[in-house]
Amino acid sequence: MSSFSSSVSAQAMESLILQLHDISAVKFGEFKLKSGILSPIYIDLRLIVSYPSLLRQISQTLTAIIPASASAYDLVCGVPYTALPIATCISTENNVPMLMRRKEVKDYGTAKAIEGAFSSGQVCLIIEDLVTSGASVLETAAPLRAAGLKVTDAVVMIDREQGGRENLAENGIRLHAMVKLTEMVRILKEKGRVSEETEKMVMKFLEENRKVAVPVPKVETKVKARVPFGERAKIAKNPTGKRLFEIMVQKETNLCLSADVSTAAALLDIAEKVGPEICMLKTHVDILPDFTPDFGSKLRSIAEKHNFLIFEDRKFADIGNTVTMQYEGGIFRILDWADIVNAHIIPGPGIVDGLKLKGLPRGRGLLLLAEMSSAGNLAKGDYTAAAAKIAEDHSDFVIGFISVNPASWPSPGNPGLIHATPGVQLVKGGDSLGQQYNTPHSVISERGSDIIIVGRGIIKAANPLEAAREYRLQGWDAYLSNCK
Ligand code: S5P
Repeated sequence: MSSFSSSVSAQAMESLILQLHDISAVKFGEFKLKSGILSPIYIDLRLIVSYPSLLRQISQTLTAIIPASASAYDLVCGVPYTALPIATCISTENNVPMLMRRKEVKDYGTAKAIEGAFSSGQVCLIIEDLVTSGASVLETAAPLRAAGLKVTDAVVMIDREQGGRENLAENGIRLHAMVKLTEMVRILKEKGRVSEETEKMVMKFLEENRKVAVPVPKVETKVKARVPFGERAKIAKNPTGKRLFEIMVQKETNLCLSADVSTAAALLDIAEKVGPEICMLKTHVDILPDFTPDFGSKLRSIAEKHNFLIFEDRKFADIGNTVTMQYEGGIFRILDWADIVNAHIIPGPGIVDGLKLKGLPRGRGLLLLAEMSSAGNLAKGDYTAAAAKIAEDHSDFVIGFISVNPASWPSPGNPGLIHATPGVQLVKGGDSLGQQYNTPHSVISERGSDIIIVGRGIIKAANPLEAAREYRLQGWDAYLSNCK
């Protein structure tokens, strides 16, 4: 079956593909990708701006493949930067207004993320050149949706077939591709542009890379109705738990930044930048080579300025007596500066008693690891239920859980307790060491968690502040969608 729309003739499509090859927008050889892996194919569609006739043909073809079901759009928006000229052509040729999403928004308090005139409720079609995981389409959809626009469809030149279609569908966006990459390579081989050997090599590469994304099981559970965070602040017994709910409401954020950067200086820097976007900042203080005793007071003054809580992800796991010393003493003196710490319950409730002895008089809070995000972890079933019971018994000190799918727990539990979930990125997948990622939408509105904990999705982004804003908008949107 042909992968391109019947509304475009096979001949026209072949001609377009050959032209892209002619201008070296599609190249074969050995290319080092950003990720470090060697690819036998390289696609650079930025070049099309130098070929106006080709740009026009591409825009006309993209317009032709938009199905009738998606044709009632009020606006178009190209994903910056490569798709901007394509979106402009589609806009002028079809007399449909265009929007531009700013990639660099410096001050979110005053600057606009979207340029152009629109009104809430209008439908905006996204235009993109190349889709791999779908992340860049989602990054453009987030601010559009946050501004009240409806985003249901995206039209793209090339689909690399690496999970983009599924990831977008998961986020309510249908993908319409002009051509799939495998189809394109097959045509170039048919037309004698590449050898059979190259075709095989490229197909093998694409197949192997498709396996990079770790499939995450579909979650059927849905959150029915949510008690708003403001109400839950009144129910929470622990002062830090209460404050966390209040901050979330005041700042309209359920984002926790996992600041796993390589130095204390970098941590303080990102805390200062991203502070306005988050309700909580999570540290692993034992990874900082330049830690000094004044680290805690410096971080606390940033936290006070931007109104967020500090969560040291210490994952205590020893007997009660030992953890009292680990919490209070040593080089790090965690008790002095961290509002929140967490603990495994493997030693039994004595670990909570130990930490509470030191933490409660200082008004601190504790999160229990009831579930984990990593593949093959053992925190499930009875173990998770035991964590829920210990939390209930110590709800003066325990503020909630590190959890992954609280909607699947047998009982909804005490609404005064909070759920925070790691393993969050804009697209599903995983890393090479067992981490598993779900989307903000899936974590909050399907799995019933309250807070998204995001590390590499933000700190490894080209623009961490912009990435944090995207996560904040998506996380908060997902929370609001359950409140209705
Ligand atoms: O189950 C867990 C519990 C935690 S606290 N899985 C996790 O990934 N974490 C932490 O969340 C982990 O230690 C890391 O600091 C963060 C996830 O980082 P990311 O870069 O994968 O988003």
